[in-house]
Formats: sequence, C-alpha cells, structure tokens
Amino acid sequence: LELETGLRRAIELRQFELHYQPKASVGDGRVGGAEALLRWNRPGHGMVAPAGFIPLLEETGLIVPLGAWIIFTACHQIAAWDRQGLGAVRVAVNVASRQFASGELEAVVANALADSGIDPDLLELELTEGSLMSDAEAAIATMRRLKAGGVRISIDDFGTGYSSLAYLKRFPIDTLKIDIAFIREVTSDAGDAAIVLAIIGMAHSLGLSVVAEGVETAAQLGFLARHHCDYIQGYYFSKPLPAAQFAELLHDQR
Ligand code: G
Ligand code: G
Ligand code: MN
Ligand code: NA
Repeated sequence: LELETGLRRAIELRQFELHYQPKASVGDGRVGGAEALLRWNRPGHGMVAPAGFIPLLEETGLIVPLGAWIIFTACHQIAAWDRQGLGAVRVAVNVASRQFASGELEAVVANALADSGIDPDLLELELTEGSLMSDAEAAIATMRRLKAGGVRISIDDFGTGYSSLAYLKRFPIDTLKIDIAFIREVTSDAGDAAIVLAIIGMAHSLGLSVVAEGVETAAQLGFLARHHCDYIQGYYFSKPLPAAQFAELLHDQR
C-alpha cells in the first residue's frame, strides 16, 4: 500500500524518467536505436529500476496513464534528438499487457506521433508473447491498426513465452528480440546456441529482423555476428543511459 501511494505521488510529482539503452548494428557497430526503460527517481532511494514496481503498476492499472506518458516522452525525445542534428533514432518502448488491451493504445500512439511530429517509423512498440496470445485474434486486429499508423512492432523476450509458430507468421511484426536467457550461455551451451540459430533463421525467413538482448561479452557478440544476428543490446555495448548521455554517444559516432 505504501508503494502504491508512492507510485501515485511519483506520477503527480513527475519523478519518472526514461533511460535509453543503445541497440547497435552487428554489421557496423553503429547505434541506430534505443530501448526506452523506465526509471523512478525516488527521493531517498536514488534511481530505482522498474522490476520491483512494474507489477504493481500493472495490478493497479496505473501503467495505462503512465504508459501513455512513456510513449509521449519517447516521441518527443526522438524529435529533440532530430532537432539537435543527431539524426533519426528509432526508440522502442515496452508496452505492458494491460496497456495493450486497454483499448486506448492506438489513440495514445496517434496523439504522441501528431504532437511530436516524428516519422511514425521511428517509434517501435515492444510487445510480449503474453499480451499477444491471451486473445491472439484481437491482438492481430490491434497490431494491424497500429501498423497502419506506420509504427514498428517487435516481440520482446522472444522464446520464453508461448507464441505459437502458426500465429507468428500472421502477426504483423517487424522484429524478434531474443531473450537474454538464451544469450547468457550461447557460447558454451549447445542447446542455447541451437535455439538462437533457429530463432535467427526463422526470423529472417519470415522477413523479420533480430535483436539479441543482454549481450555482455565479445564472445557472445562474435557468435551473433557469425550467425547474422542484426542488432545487439546489452552491457557489452552500453548500459541504459540518461537522455543527455545517449545524445553524447550519438554525437560521438557522427
Ligand atoms: O531496466 P530494466 O531493469 O530496466 O527493466 C526491468 C523490467 O521492467 C523489464 O522487464 C522491462 O521490460 C520492464 N520495463 C522497463 N521499462 C518499462 C516501461 O517503460 N514499460 C513497461 N511496461 N515495462 C518496462
Ligand atoms: O524489456 P526487457 O525485459 O527486455 O528489459 C530489458 C532488461 O534487461 C532491462 O532490465 C535492462 O536493464 C536489462 N539489461 C540490458 N542489458 C543487459 C545485459 O547486458 N545484462 C543483463 N543482465 N541485463 C541487461
Ligand atoms: Mn523490452
Ligand atoms: Na527482454
């Protein structure tokens, strides 16, 4: 209850911010995008990562208005980097199940795109298998309307949920993000290596791009490069960064 009160106040007091973790192209090492990750600048606790409070935001439904703020903020950040001459940066935002099923998502996205004036193609929505499979037909309809608005869609934590392959081919998505669980031991565990290769091969056959999450070592990157993974995200390249630091990184690579 104390945490819930804290979260409500945090929204009113604007204590949330977004950090941005670079996604680097495996081919040339350049940063073309980022994943926006929520942080709570909680007085007396420092910068709090969301694993401990996202579930409560979902339970209470607070994730719906906060999720709208997240999409709005990400779109305006894309516009700001563009104005600063830092180029077109694609930003992915995580969409919670409850937010995906809220019935408000398309309107929220449309408003954020219109208000920021960004190219819709620069906004990516990361959806989980759980959001998509609870009512797959409804999810396909929602995704089609979102895609009609020009945004990109990826499936997050791919391989840990329960998407059926039959649906995968029907989902109007652009990208699969391979869950960190398969990357961690990809260079030493033959089973994980086989799964990662299968995901990359299947994604490319379906015309999808692939992001590997949680890449921490040069050996993991080497494996992914040899097997034609498209993008990496992970501490090997960079932790999630405050917007100003992410801008410096963009500036340095120009
Ligand atoms: O940085 P990390 O500790 O940032 O994130 C922990 C978990 O919280 C991850 O599963 C991530 O998907 C989730 N998360 C981070 N930011 C957001 C967000 O803006 N919205 C939602 N729904 N989940 C988020
Ligand atoms: O949305 P998703 O569940 O994919 O959230 C990504 C989570 O993974 C965030 O909590 C982020 O901080 C974390 N993360 C990003 N890169 C790495 C990494 O290289 N190693 C580990 N252990 N976690 C990472
Ligand atoms: Mn994610
Ligand atoms: Na993930």
